[in-house]
Amino acid sequence: MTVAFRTCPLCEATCGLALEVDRDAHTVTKVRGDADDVFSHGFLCPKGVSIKELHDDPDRVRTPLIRQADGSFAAATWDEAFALIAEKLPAVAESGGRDAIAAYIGNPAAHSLAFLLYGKVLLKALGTRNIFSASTVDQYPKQAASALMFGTGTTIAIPDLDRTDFLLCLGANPLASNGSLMTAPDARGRLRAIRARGGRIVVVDPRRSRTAAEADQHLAIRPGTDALLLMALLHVVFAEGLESLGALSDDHVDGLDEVRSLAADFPPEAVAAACGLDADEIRGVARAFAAAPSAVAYGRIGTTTQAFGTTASWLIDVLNAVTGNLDRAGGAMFPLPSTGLQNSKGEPGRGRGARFGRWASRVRGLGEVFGELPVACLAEEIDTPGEGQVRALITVAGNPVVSTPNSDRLAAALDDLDFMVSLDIYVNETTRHADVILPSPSPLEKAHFDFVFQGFAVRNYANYSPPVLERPEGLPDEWETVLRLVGVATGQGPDADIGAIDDFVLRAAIGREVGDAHSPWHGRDVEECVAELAPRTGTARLIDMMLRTGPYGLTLADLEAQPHGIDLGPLQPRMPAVLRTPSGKVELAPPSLVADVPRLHAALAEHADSAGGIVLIGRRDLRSNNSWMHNLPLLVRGPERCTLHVHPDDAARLGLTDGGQASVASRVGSLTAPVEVTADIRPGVVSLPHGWGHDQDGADMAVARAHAGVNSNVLTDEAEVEPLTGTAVLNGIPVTVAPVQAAAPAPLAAAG
Ligand SMILES: Nc1nc2c(c(=O)[nH]1)N[C@H]1C(S)=C(S)[C@@H](COP(=O)(O)OP(=O)(O)OC[C@H]3O[C@@H](n4cnc5c(=O)[nH]c(N)nc54)[C@H](O)[C@@H]3O)O[C@H]1N2
Ligand SMILES: Nc1nc2c(c(=O)[nH]1)N[C@H]1C(S)=C(S)[C@@H](COP(=O)(O)OP(=O)(O)OC[C@H]3O[C@@H](n4cnc5c(=O)[nH]c(N)nc54)[C@H](O)[C@@H]3O)O[C@H]1N2
Ligand code: SF4
Ligand SMILES: [Mo]
Repeated sequence: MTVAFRTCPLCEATCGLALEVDRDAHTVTKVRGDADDVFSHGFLCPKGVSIKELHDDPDRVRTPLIRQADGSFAAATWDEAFALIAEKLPAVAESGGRDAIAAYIGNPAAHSLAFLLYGKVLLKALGTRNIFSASTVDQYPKQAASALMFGTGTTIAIPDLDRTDFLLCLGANPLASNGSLMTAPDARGRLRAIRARGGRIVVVDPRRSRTAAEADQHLAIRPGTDALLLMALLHVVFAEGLESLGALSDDHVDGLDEVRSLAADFPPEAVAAACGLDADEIRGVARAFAAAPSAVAYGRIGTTTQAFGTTASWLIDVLNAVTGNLDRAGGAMFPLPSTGLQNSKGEPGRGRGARFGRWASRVRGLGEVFGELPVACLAEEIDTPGEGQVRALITVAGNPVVSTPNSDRLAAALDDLDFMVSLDIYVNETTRHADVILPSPSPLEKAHFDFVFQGFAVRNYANYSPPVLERPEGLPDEWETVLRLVGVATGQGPDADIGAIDDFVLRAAIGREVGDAHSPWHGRDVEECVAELAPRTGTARLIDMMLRTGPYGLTLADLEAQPHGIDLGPLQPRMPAVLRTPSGKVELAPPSLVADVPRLHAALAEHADSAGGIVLIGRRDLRSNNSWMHNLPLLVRGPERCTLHVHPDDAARLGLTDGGQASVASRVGSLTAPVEVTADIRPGVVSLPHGWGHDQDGADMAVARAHAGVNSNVLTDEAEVEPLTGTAVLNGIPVTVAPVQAAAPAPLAAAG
């Protein structure tokens, strides 16, 4: 029995795990938090513990599966699976053009070295514009606002949680989600520490979430009105002369007068009714935020997957900037991870900035964002005939049937495809539609390095985990499967030389470094660099290169020698070098966002006359992870969690009872869910978690099926997108709610 240390890949918190390994049984016998991890210090949550059940799960796919004529799946060899892919996939492109093949990239891809390092290579090889991902049901509004303000989509200002004196948390519930775009293992402990050192936490959420319950103040806002609230907070800051750029000099900021004049139209009194908040309370928060020695505003899912997602994300950073809290300790800061970010490459302080809408979706004409089209368009691109119609789909670690709006339409569309390949570890609601499923190794059988989330962390650190267990005989590594697909997509057939493709990718990456005047490898000989990285191959070699050319000059060997990670210290001010805007300044008033402010005025006017129907929002629970961890007994035990939260006043008005059933209907669909009456939600708002609905025939997840729940995205509307990024509106869906009469109870026959 040995102990191995490995970063947990299951959420953004990146906790260090200490695993007791039984190599003979090819499993781990015990999962603990790694007390010596430089960042997580032993913290872990129930999902981390369940990594053992995930590895051992008998339903996890371990060999390729090929769909049979009767619709069932049969195990196949890798060669058989790739032979079929090489026969079918190129044929779709030949008859329908490259755009006839679509790809959907799901959330776990952001934790996978293979997909992070080689996913783009595959997408480029496919040459399709029909690229979709979970990002347009998630964080693209935040990334778009950040790109417009700071120059790149990964230049995200992260709360300096461990030093702040005031956290204004909007539409995020880190006590359940463990933090997002804020990598912070033990978010709860770090939040408690804010209050313990005399700081203050204000939570803005239509629900009294677990985070709200532990805060000093909770503003139970009406869904979708955060941008109005933020405008009002800015209004107070400007009107009361509380503004200060702090360490940012005037030279580094553009658009201050413009945001001041925009905010002038939104005094607290004007927005209070629409937000469902008290004007004095809004004033109080603005004053306290501006007066705090340091403060940070932070927003997540509740602020991004709503009608004003990009607007709210933008205004959050404007508030940080104009109160002197951008780029200062305790405020919103820019991490500098060991492998660098776009904002640590090339000329410091200036860049090309961001451009969106370079092409548009075929059917609805929604614009491209960061090279992708909004996933709310995926179903229509498949089910609408015409030139350029999508006829084949590759899903990579994604479950769009459960995760994206109007699930029923997408599920039907998938059945219509000529060919579908899924890289996935389960036969679930999405992959059951595939012709071929290609599995990945278990998380314990692959290396891990969270270079995305190290770039969004509240502290600079680096941590690399080699595989804990060897891969079973014959099972390729995830990156090998991706490169084999690249071989098919580039016309090299099912048996292309993966090593040669890998070398090609590496040389291209080195070529960019030697050509970058600001890279430590500038001007070097490519072959000499290649030799320096030998004998590594694949993902390990690419990471080694990224570390060596990164801001700390580390090597992979340095990281391998430190299984608990390397602490690179608290976040440091990075302004103005971090900027990549064409002006070399922070753009406080990006023209496309300013041009959209009239829509905010219109929403304000509309709220004033709205009759106040019921709207649906989502929520997360600590023991869930989007749609895919409900097959693990440890995570589904206990009371049912897929319930409809309803306020007691609404329950009384609508005739709903706690424990009874409600039918919920929207423009696109309807479902029946168990009711949980709770005063923790605002009247007029109901909440249902996403990621459930595991009762689909053809899926193969026995535990999940026994705890099926309902799929909330049957109700969300693919027509409702945030206009700036096309991100789906998943919060604030108009619904009708009515009681479902239980079957008449059996008569109490002679009960004694
Ligand atoms: N209504 C509503 N909808 C939402 C949200 C919401 O708040 N409300 N949240 C949205 C957000 S933030 C997100 S990120 C999306 C998530 O959307 P998706 O990424 O589409 O869905 P997941 O549930 O994360 O599914 C992940 C898939 O990856 C597979 N998988 C897991 N590990 C691996 C692996 O190592 N390799 C491979 N190949 N596959 C693997 C799983 O089996 C599963 O099929 O959902 C979005 N949908
Ligand atoms: N346990 C668990 N952890 C997870 C995940 C999971 O599924 N389960 N998913 C992971 C992923 S992919 C992501 S992206 C992150 C998300 O991380 P978070 O954003 O922290 O996730 P949520 O818990 O959904 O918190 C969103 C909150 O927004 C509130 N809300 C809804 N509408 C509005 C609104 O209009 N305005 C405001 N102000 N609030 C609103 C909801 O009530 C909810 O409490 O979590 C990650 N971590
Ligand atoms: S908080 Fe996230 S990273 Fe940490 S143990 Fe839980 S799932 Fe894993
Ligand atoms: Mo997400």
